[in-house]
Amino acid sequence: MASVESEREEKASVLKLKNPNLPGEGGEVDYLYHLGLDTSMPLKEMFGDVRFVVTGGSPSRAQWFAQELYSQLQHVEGAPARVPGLGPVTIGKTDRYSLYKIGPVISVSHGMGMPSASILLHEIAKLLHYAGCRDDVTIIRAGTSGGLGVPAGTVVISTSALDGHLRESYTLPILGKERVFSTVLDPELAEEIFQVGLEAGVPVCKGKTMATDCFYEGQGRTDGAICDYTAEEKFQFLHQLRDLGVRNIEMESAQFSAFTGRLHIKSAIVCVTIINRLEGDQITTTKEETDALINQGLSLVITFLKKKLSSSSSSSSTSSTQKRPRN
Ligand code: R2B
Ligand code: URA
Repeated sequence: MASVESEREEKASVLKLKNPNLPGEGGEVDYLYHLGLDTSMPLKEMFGDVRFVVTGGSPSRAQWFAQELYSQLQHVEGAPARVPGLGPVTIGKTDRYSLYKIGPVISVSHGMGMPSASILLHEIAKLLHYAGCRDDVTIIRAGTSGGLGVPAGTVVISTSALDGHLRESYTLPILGKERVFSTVLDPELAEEIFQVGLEAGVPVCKGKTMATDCFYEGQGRTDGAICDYTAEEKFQFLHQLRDLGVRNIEMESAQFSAFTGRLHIKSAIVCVTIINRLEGDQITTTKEETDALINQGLSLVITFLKKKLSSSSSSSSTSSTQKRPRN
């Protein structure tokens, strides 16, 4: 009787998807096409211990993050990554995304823009589910952004995302109908990462993030190939955003927050600003300078993960319920 009870509990705490049609549930193979993984592989052995997924735009950053986390976790007493994981080598296909596993952490790139992030998140959620990962897995987007009235190098922890129409929601046409989803992010997780940043002396702030489908006109730049508005109109727009509580602009947060919210996956968005958009449009920093800024944001996430992983690996046995609006 006791074992039946615990098995039920175990099943209840596996990350749940919202799809009654999944091939992998009916004994057929489900192909996670863009990751190059499928359910005929030993996904439970490969990924069953995953507790955190860190994702950002570029493959090289996913690799840097994996290598840095790998080397830093060697020095954390009691960190589960000391148990040999698969190490910082890519797993699966690399023509679309680059995925690494470091102990209980996946580092994976999501490409640029919401369509690319959407494909990655659908397949990562299915991977976590098929691998039997728990429903308290946390997904963090650690990326870059343009700041609004904050100096370059500031790490913005998003409280929610606005779309290109300045709506605090994400709209996706599904079967030809407009569907609107909440983009409010977990306030407790945002605060926890914010506090880690303060303690580490990193310039951090919390605020809203605007997600656009266009780096140039969508973000009010005047330096794209097309621009039919004035510099004055641009600044009016940027100041309007600032007044709405927006502190940075990037290209994935609305989809990311809505998707993770719909599946009740704990998530956070931690983006370093590489420019202050109130001062200009062009990113004039060298690659080395930009990398240094980006690494500041990624390092904050590593500090957060080290804290979580070293505090107690048994904390993963306490399932937490995400407190945010359900769609
Ligand atoms: C930040 O940087 C990229 C555009 O340069 C985009 O993916 C984003 O969100
Ligand atoms: N990424 C963006 O999307 N916008 C910026 O201004 C900088 C990085």
